[in-house]
Amino acid sequence: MPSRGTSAQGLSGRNPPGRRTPGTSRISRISSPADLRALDRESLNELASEIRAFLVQQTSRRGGHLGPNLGVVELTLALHRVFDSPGDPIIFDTGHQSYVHKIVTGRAGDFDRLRTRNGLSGYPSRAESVHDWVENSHATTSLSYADGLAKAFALRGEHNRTVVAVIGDGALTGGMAWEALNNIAAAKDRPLVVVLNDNGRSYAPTTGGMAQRMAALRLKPGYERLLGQVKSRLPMAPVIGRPLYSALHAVKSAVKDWFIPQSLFQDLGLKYLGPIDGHDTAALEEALHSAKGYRGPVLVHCLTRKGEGYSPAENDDAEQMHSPPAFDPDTGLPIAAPTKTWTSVFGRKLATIGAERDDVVAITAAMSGPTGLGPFAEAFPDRMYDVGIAEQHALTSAAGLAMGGMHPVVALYATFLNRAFDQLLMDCALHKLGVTVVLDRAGVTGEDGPSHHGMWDMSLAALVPGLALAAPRDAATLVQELDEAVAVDNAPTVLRYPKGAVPQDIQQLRRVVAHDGRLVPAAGGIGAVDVLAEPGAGHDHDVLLVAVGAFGALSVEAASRLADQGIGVTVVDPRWALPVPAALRLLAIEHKMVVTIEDGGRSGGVGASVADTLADLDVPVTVLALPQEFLEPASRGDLLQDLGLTAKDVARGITERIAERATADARNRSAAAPVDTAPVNRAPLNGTPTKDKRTAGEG
Ligand SMILES: Cc1ncc(C[n+]2csc(CCOP(=O)(O)OP(=O)(O)O)c2C)c(N)n1
Repeated sequence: MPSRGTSAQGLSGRNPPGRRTPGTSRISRISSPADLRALDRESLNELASEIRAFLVQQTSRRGGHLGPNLGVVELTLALHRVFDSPGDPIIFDTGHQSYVHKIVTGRAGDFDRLRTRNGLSGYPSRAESVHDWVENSHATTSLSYADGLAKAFALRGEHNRTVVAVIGDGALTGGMAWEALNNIAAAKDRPLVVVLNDNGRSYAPTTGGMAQRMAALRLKPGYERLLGQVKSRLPMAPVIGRPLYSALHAVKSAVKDWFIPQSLFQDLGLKYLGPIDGHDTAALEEALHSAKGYRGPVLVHCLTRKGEGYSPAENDDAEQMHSPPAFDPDTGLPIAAPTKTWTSVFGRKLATIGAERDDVVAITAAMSGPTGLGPFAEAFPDRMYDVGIAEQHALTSAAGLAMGGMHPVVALYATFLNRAFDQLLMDCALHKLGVTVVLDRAGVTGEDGPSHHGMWDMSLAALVPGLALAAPRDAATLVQELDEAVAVDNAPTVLRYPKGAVPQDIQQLRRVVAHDGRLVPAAGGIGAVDVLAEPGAGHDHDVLLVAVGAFGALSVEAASRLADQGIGVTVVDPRWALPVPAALRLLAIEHKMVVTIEDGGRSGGVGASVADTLADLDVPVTVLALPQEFLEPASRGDLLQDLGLTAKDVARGITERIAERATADARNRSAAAPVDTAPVNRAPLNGTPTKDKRTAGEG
């Protein structure tokens, strides 16, 4: 049995990783949930205040998910007092609101290294604690994990365990949640408590019919008063059985139905408890005890306020400080000066396109602000759709919009496109529909760790027939390529760019396209590639360096370093990297080797596609890309450096590769010498030659 085993006693075998204790008095006395249970109500409330101050202080230093965690302080304390984690698994959906859970499970002392390399993860992490059952951050999975765990416990005869899933109203807009609820509700004897953490918001206010209904509940006159009455009628006994629950339920539902007509969850077949004031630990504990005692599937509806207790967060209408960068704790204002980002360039350009074309519509999966759709939404609210955390629906709804004569632009974080691959493939591409997908945070993203690095999209896009993918290198190309993308009305197009500040524009030396087997000047469009640097006078055409997207600047610098060593490099930005432009083939023929560099997973990405396209040429191709691994949280700069994706490393690697080739050629020319068939050691260049046959010829 794993250490998250059959009961909370399983904990004893493992030291919680609270290595240092913070200077705060009550927090420092909590090293496990058991310590919480010893506290009286007053001490618990004091602890809650202390935790809030601690959260503000800690997240102010490097940023983090402040608003959501401020909203679940009392809820998390109540959960850990009522349930027996880790024997009773508590699964936090998405996981961004697990900081309080980390504090009470012995990790407060690690917060000074929150979201740093080898530091405390910003999400639940199985390596950190037996209290963390899942590694998440992609939303709307908690109920399915919980369903599976409850099934496993039932099969194993571990009937004393209760599985708890804490899901926000935002995450509840995702389809998987309803797939899971459909299963959960049908299993009447499996103890599973769904805690709905309803703060009315994702980043922004949650959208959709269900959200409207829950929002209406909050606005009913007398609602707060009713809450108090319902609360006082809840049984005082810590655990109630099914008969008592039913009797009470009949009384309460008569009152509540006036407020929650035809309760959504009851209609589905789940027992419903609530609504509960999610900042009242006593009320929460009563409700959670009742839910625990029910021994079947039950939903506890808790009303919380995002950003509770910290006025800059409470007053931040846009996002209630959902996930601010480093800020001044006294004011809540960001420390860094605003910069021009990829996101803002995209946002402004899309609004311009919206003004020129009334068929262009925008779709977000609950991330309008973070993906830059704000200006478009403001200018064209009727053409802006926030579909909820529902990437799959976003893509197929976009397909419908395209069928109906519109051109949708779906703006997502790159990592979340994974959710909607089949919809992109079958619903958009198979139908030859003009849908543009814009992927922010592509490539190495940084501190949010393995689930947030946007390194899968190009491998996925390369699988989709007819799809074209562009990776802009700077603001100017982002603007041009977005124009080109929305001009395509018979296939999906994808634009992808990284997180953060957009670099200086790099003006191309020339733009060319393949025409009748020759390179000819081009103005733009899919298939046109930009030459960014060329071998200087007297230098050979040694290397064609294919720089995908934001690696343009790095590649130009690498070329200049190589020029200093007498190596002639042509740097080319393929612009529309997928499908591989025919112009690249013509350029490759003119060079002795091709090196590709991309900020994406190496398997099946752009480099792999280039190698495949050039497979019949006698030119070796080396692919520089991210290893197909779950990359740890660390700053983008640090990770790229570790992976050898810097100008210096790329230049050094190419030099070594050229030297290897020269040595190999000399050997091959020497008829007298025996042929050395040992593989060439390519370790210094973080890329693997993809054409074994051809590269073997070098050795
Ligand atoms: C599949 C997926 N899409 C988008 C996101 C980005 N995201 C992170 S948190 C969040 C809002 C979550 O809202 P909710 O579940 O209500 O939790 P709250 O932050 O309000 O507590 C979103 C959209 C994500 N994590 N996963």
